[in-house]
Amino acid sequence: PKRASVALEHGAHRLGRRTDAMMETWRNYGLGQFIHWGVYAIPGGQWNGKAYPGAAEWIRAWNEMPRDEYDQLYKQFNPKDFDAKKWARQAKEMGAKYMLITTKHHDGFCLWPSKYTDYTIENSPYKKDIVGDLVKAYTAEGIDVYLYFSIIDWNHPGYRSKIKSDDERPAYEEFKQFTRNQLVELLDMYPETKGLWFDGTWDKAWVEQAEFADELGKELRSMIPGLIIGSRFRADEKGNRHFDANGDMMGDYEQGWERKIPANIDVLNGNDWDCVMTIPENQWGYNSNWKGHVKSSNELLEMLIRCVSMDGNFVLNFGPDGLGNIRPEETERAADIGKWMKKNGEAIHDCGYAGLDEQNWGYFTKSRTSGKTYLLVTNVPVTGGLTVKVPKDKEIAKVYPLASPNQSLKLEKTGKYDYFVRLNEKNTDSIAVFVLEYKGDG
Ligand code: FHN
Repeated sequence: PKRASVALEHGAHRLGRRTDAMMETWRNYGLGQFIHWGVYAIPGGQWNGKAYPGAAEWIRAWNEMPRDEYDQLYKQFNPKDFDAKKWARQAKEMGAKYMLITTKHHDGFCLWPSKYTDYTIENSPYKKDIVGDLVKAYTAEGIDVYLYFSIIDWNHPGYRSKIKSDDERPAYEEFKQFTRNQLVELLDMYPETKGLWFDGTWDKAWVEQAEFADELGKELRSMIPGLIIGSRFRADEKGNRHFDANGDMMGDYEQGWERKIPANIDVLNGNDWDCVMTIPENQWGYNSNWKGHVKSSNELLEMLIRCVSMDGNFVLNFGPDGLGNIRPEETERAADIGKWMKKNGEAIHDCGYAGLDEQNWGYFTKSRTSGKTYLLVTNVPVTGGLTVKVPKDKEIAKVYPLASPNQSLKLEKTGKYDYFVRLNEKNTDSIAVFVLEYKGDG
């Protein structure tokens, strides 16, 4: 379809992908870790023996949760088991290349000692700077840190979702200034930050701040060269979010894939993107009682592979408890994923879309550095082989198990561009990875 051509001052400032080194690094992460942590980890989705039916980090919004009691919870926040290095080691073992930490969620509680509010970790019994410790520990493990920041702030008196009359403007202006100050403060305090992951930007009041948000984005980008900000940050002056009135993405990558994965690569229009995923259903913060469909390690691995096969990053969420422990169910998933990644990470890190037709047996990825094509087999067909359709200018030279380059699989040509790759029985373990080489490669 033809692009619309609406004149915009605060629409997209770039068409097409960013091609600089920092964005290239981002694109090549493949796997990331999200951490939702705050005072909501104390109730853990339960209050006075009743279970909150929504997402645990939203419990303050529940009628049965007295707000003043919630707002006092920080006086009990004392995660004595918190060990940033332990979390960072676990993320590294899992194969994560970047991490997102909720510096401040919608409740407004700051995990860093912000000088612009008293509602921070500094005034909890714990006192120590959690964001600072995480930035240090993850950076030391070679994992890039991104700061999650909620524009919604239920604790700030100037915050509102809608400006109902002009009388409310001064308060909202104060809130905007506060938001700017906190963001500048974060980048000043943690210059290792690689990007900002914005959330809670859907309110009408914020959507109306196209110019302010655009200027703020520029200011933040000037503080850290290469800083990465997704499409969830600002709206254009017509109130469009993520994509401006011309359909062009605002920001460095598409940030709308929350708990869902695109059906195919075409819907992405060539944009970079990330998928953020929970292990249980819609629970990001700690919920002591996970119910319903809790994903298996295999399901999560398949999601990771699917995202990478369509040029996206997969970010898996963890919700530590009020004492600072990562729950056993999450530790188990991290270990399983890490075990698989140790063997097969070559087909994930630095990889993306392989340019091949999708097949029902699984996914293709392709390394952006070595140019190798990988077959990641999630469903072994009963015929014991894989159908592969190559592009018109290609011919397969060989296919072999990632770990055993000398064990070439038997290839049958079934059509001009079609092959049947016969698997050896011993190669049918769960999500096996094979390398495909074309004639003329290497
Ligand atoms: O409301 C939040 C939610 O609690 C969680 O933080 C997710 C993570 O992407 N973002 C918002 C919902 O879109």
